[in-house]
Amino acid sequence: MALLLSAGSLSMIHLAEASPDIVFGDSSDGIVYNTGLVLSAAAVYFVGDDASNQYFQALVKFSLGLVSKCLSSASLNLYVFQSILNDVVDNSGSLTNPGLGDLQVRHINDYGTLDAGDFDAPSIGNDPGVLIGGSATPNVGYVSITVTDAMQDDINNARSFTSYLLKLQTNTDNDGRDDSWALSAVEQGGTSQDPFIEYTTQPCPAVGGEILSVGVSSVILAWFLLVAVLAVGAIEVIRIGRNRKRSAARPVSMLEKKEIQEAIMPSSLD
Ligand SMILES: [Ca+2]
Ligand SMILES: [Ca+2]
Ligand SMILES: [Ca+2]
Repeated sequence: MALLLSAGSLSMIHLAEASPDIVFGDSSDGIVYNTGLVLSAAAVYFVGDDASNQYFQALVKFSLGLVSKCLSSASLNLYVFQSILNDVVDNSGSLTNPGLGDLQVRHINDYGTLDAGDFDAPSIGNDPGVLIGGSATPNVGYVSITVTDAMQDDINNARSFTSYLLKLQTNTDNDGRDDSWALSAVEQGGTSQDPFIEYTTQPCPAVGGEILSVGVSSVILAWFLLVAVLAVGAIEVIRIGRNRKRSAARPVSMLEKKEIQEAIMPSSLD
C-alpha cells in the first residue's frame, strides 16, 4: 500500500482535463422560517432576519442523476443581488454586509419537498463552509464555494441529490429591523441567475474493492509497479522451490551411485 501511495505523487502521464459540466438547482428550493413558514415558489432566497426578529434559512439541492462517479472538482454557485442592513436596502455594486456574521453553507440530507421540519436541517458532514464572510461586501453576481467533498460523499452514498442549507452565523440580532442577504432562487426567469453546481469528473478506477479518487496516471503507474513487484516475488518463490526440491531427500539413481563409487574408489574401477 505504501508503494501505491508513493506512486500516487508521481505523474508520468498527463491526461486532458474534462471540460466542466453544470447542474442547475431543483425547483424544490426555497426558504424556511424559524416560525415554520415555508416559501418554495418564490424567486428569491432571503437569509437573515426581519422586523419581527423572525429568521430564515435557504435550502437548495441538485440532482445527481447525470453525474458520473468520481469528481475532480465541484463548486456551488449562487447569485447574490441584494442585501439589507437595518432596513436599508442595497442592490447595486458592492453590497453592504447585513452584519449577522458569516453566511454559512451546510451539507444536509435530501430534504424531499421543502417543509417546516427542514428548518436548521443537521449537517451530514463535509460542510462547504463560509460562502460570504461576516465583513465581506461582494458585488452583485455569483458567489461560489467548493463542494467537491460533499458532492462526492453524496455520490458514494447513492443519494439522489446533493443538498445544502444556507444560514447566517447569527440567527437574529433582535433589533426589530431587517438584516439579510437576497439570492436568486431557481424560480428566477431563465437560468442566468439560477443556483448551479459546476463540476469536473475523472474515471474511477477500482482498487482493492475501493474507489480511489486519485489521478488516472498515478493509478496506472501504481499498477505497473505492483505488477513488477509481484513478478519479482513470483520468480523468488520459484527459485526457492527449486532449491528445496534439490535438497530434499530422494532415492539415489544407479548412475549417481556409480559416480559416487568412482569418486570414492577411482582406481578400483579402472
Ligand atoms: Ca423553489
Ligand atoms: Ca435584525
Ligand atoms: Ca430559473
